[in-house]
Amino acid sequence: METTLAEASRNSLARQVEDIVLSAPVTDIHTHLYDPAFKELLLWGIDELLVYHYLVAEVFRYLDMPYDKFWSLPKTRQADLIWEQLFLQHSPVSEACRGVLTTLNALGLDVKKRDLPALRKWFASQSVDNYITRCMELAGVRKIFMTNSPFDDLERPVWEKGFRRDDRFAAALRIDQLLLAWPDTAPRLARWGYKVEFGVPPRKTFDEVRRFLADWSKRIGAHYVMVSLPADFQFPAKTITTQLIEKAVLPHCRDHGLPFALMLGVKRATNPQLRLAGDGVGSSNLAVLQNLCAGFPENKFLTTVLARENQHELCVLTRKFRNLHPFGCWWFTNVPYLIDEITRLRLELLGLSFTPQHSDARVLDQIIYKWQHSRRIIAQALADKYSALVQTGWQPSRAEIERDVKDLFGAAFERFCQH
Ligand code: RAT
Ligand code: ZN
Repeated sequence: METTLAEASRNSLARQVEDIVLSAPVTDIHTHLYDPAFKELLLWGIDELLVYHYLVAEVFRYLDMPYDKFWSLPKTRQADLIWEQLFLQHSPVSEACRGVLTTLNALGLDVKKRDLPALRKWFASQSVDNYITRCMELAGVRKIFMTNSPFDDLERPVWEKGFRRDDRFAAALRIDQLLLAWPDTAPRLARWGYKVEFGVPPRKTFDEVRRFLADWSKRIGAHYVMVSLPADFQFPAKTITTQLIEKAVLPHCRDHGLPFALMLGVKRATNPQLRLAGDGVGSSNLAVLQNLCAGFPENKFLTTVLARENQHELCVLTRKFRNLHPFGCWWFTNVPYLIDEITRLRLELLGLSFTPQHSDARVLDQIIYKWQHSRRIIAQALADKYSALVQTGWQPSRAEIERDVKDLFGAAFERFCQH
């Protein structure tokens, strides 16, 4: 009898937590989506969902076609092939495939018909403005952070011309090109009126890079500055990348109170023939992060790591440095098996002082599945933790659970950015 009562109260606690987590509005702190003013840069719809680079990598597990042939096809033909191979010829069990179905199902579409032309017809009848609202509602997303690169030739002119901002979309300044492609970037900066020199750059060059960063942070209203760094990145080191970080990016971030977001552990172009789908993962030397956090206590670092092997060390480092805030289960770790593991690890080592997830959506509709899937896992992990507290005699109130979930879903991130 006693066990049954205990079980019943555990179930009701789990239901309460699930209820709160599934309905709490979330800030999606890293995506590749755009304010609708960027027009066709904001991707959405069934064909975009199907040609998502996560699925492109998967289709080549089955396709016998040369890479170039695939790339020469129009988008709808590529989507047809992916649908055929990953949904019809094999069951769509991978996370990226399942995600397409979760999304369609949430939109009220019948997936069991397996009718791609009918799906296309439905999407063709949607208008982008209403569709953004619909996707955000279904995902429970209140704000979408974009990834904004002044080095992107399609994006830059839109910012330069100016437009009326949609306040559901916030900006983040992405600077991979600046830090990782200096020989190409320096002449571009020079053309844009910044007096930079190549070779061994004098101090003036770094000041000019700071001026560039200040101009663009202001122009786009950046909430943070961001880079994705390769697995073999070292800091300190005598490279132009580390000099730019130390002498331009970090001072800029300090001056403007902006966090510097580091995404660590990518191996770009592991298979270049796969293009965007061709990047891989490597384990990072997190001494880099320790050196940055300890060496620059006035800077704030948002960090996500791509390798599973780095997740535990990231948690331990976070316990040591208040200027470090981990976020998200990034890319290859954004699968239920690892979201579960990483979220539990973080809860146990960090309490509630982190941001468990971001969507990394490249196609608007993806926010629906990425958040629906993650919410369930986060709810379960939290329910287990509260239930362990109840065993001690502690009773978390509904208001306390709501407060905690709010922190995980954006409030802790916002506080970190503001301090
Ligand atoms: O997750 C992705 O879609 C990757 O292609 C990358 O864009 C990664 O998220 C990044 O921001 O570098
Ligand atoms: Zn990304």
